[in-house]
Amino acid sequence: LELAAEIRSAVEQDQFSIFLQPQFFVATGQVSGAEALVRWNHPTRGLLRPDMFLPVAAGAGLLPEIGRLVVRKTLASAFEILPRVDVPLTFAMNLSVDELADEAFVEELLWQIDGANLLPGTIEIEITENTAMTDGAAIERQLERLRQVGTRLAIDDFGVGYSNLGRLKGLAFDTLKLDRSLLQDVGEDEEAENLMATILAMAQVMKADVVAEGIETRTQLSVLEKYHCRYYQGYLGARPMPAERFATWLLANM
Ligand code: G
Ligand code: G
Ligand code: MN
Ligand code: NA
Repeated sequence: LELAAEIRSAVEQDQFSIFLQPQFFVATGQVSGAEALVRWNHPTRGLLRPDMFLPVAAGAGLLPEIGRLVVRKTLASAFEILPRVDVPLTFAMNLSVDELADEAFVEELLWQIDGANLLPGTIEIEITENTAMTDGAAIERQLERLRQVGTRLAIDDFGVGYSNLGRLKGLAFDTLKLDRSLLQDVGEDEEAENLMATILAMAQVMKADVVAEGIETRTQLSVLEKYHCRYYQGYLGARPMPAERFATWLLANM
């Protein structure tokens, strides 16, 4: 079977699920939220990560179909978990240009978020730096509508795309997610540390929160502490886990 056709039937057969990867406050180690990452429970090939199918899904125009499942499952997780904890948490999901450009998709997303009656700031939409640079008044308008229903906007993979700082300054975003590659050598290499410090200073000027991504070592974490980076995500804190496991993990780790 051709992969695109297989993806189409996998959507119908509900073979996609989400994993949640926790995010933490650097200063306290408390959990601040989680990012939803899509997985394909393939009947013969096992659990597939997004790079194995999202590019083909994109080419076949299937991203909004998969996105609908991700949105539904992420909101369902938030809805299940939030009443069981007494702290606010942010649930982040990744959206592509294709999804934001799809009027019906955005309408449904707005309707679902609005209907879920969550506290403002509970849902965060991550778009990549390159998506953010897509010159489209329509996409900006959709992002604005999402913000009006209390959704936060994050710029993902920051520092590895093609940013126009002037345009970025004009975008109403809440969070910059610093790409893992920028942080890999922090604590070992002075230049990497200085670059990170400079980006944090820039984020502060832009009044944006920062999530440091791909943090794997105590050394990296201590440098984040030193420069007052607010949040981190990475294997040091926790790996992505099946959404069904997140509530149990959370209750044991708060
Ligand atoms: O850990 P992982 O392999 O899940 O993530 C790989 C990449 O796939 C992430 O960088 C993320 O940007 C992307 N990704 C994960 N889930 C989704 C999703 O639901 N929609 C979109 N558009 N991208 C996703
Ligand atoms: O949306 P984004 O491109 O940021 O997706 C995050 C990706 O990074 C996912 O594929 C996730 O599994 C992966 N990831 C998360 N934490 C770590 C980490 O500490 N180390 C590495 N190597 N990958 C990570
Ligand atoms: Mn992301
Ligand atoms: Na990222």
